[in-house]
Amino acid sequence: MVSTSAEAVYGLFNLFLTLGTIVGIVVGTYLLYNLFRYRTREDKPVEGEVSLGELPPRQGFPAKLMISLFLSSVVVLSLIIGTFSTLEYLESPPRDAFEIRVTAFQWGWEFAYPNGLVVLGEGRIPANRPVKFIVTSRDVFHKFGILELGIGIDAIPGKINYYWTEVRVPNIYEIRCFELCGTGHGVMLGKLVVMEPSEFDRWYGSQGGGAK
Ligand SMILES: [Cu+2]
Repeated sequence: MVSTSAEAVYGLFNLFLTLGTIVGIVVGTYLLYNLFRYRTREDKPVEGEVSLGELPPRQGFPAKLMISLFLSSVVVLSLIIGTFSTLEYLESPPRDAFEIRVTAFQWGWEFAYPNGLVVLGEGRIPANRPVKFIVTSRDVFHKFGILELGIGIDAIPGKINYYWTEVRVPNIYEIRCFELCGTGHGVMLGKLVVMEPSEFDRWYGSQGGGAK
């Protein structure tokens, strides 16, 4: 995977996919088994009184119910724990992370650096270093999204959201808005340029920003 955030996000996706597939197979198989087992048979009439819309009288300990309740709880709890631990991880940047402020607006992206440099449309970050995104919006709801890196951060006016990642592969990644935000939504594109650390330092050092 090209980034730590992509690993976390797609790992969670795979957990949902795997458990969902297993549940689907188990439920489907059990349904077919019951359809076959309890089919109408001339030679074996149904025992006792059975009337439509009424449960048969209870017989003993409801073992099947308890097993299905237990298995469902295991599945649901795994998804809840997986989801919240992934969110907690993605929203807790390491202390030494490089900080970049992202402000969304109708319709574009603004990047502000610790040295005061402000750039429109194209953000640059170093590879192989943790980077903390500090995201907000100037007008309406947007979402800072980069599919390949597993990044999707709500950009909400009056609120700041944090997220972090470490990108392993230097490249130019496409930024899209993931929240319908007006007529320019479809063309609200940007670039995130992930550079070799030494190259980034040279570039960053050469940019005359304001005060630190
Ligand atoms: Cu938008």
